[in-house]
Amino acid sequence: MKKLIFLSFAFLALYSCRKDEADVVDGPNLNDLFGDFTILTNIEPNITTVDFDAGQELFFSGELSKNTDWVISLIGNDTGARRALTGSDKNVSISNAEWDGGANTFPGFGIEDVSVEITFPDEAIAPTLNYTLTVTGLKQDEGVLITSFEDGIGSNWTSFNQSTVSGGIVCSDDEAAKGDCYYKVSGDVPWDWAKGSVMIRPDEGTFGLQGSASNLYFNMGFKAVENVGPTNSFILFWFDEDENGDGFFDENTEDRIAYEYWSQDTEWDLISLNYADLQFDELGNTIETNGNGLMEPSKLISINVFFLANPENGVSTGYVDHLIFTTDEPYTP
Ligand SMILES: [Ca+2]
Ligand SMILES: [Ca+2]
Ligand SMILES: [Ca+2]
Repeated sequence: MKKLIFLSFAFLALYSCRKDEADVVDGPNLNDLFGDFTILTNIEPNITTVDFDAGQELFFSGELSKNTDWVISLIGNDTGARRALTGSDKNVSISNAEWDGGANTFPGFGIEDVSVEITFPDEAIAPTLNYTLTVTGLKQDEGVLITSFEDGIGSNWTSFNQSTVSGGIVCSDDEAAKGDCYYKVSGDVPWDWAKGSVMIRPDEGTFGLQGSASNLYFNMGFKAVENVGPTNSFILFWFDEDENGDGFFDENTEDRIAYEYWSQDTEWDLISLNYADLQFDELGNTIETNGNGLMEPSKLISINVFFLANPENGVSTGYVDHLIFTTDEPYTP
């Protein structure tokens, strides 16, 4: 068996040489499979202090002796935000290793130091490279931000909390999905699933969204902290449309589109909902509403975010952050 492997290898090596001569590449390079791994030019960031808000670019570059998997892991020291850049090309450059300041999911990065670790998972003997970056300006969101709870309670918002529940904006405890603040509901309500809610409205009129529902996404961060799981707690959304344009929502004659999102685990979830799809239930049937039944985001006048949880499970806690509408694709933190 050993002999056969040797012969196969010799044949492959010969074949590879002939291919090189013919300058044809149609399979794995033998040097990539069996060659020694070395770092020819160190993989480094082009800058270590970056202001994404000002349009600065940050990327890694360097050269390896062969094509092999590499992973550049970025972790926010305060937020715990994470982003991984991966590739397998021996040339690491702006074309395959640029970081735009974004995270894989919530939480997003903040103004903070970011720890970088570069590893080569397929190489038995390889160094780990470490750097620290300083972010002085954040990547700008694309979309219509409804609120990230950074500016306090809006003038037209209303909130509800059960008598044993505390609900409101909390800041500066490094728990936010994005920014410094988020909305927290927590308490024990043994008599009811309902815990607390916040009805978010613009200071005046509608939110000013586009007319088309089909390419519009509603996005929000939700973190279930206590009483967690798909049979234990959920967010109930109400999307209310002012169809007759009188500045008020009438639940008897206008569309209130409801949607339930059940909690999964204790991490931040990025909820992304296509606005047009909100008119359908899980089975694809059109839900019943009291208005014209048309999905009209330009008429959206309020969004209610309601935290509910199983009353038999004791204290329930949920966090909500960063309500933002995006066009054509879901939000990326
Ligand atoms: Ca926030
Ligand atoms: Ca109305
Ligand atoms: Ca409607």
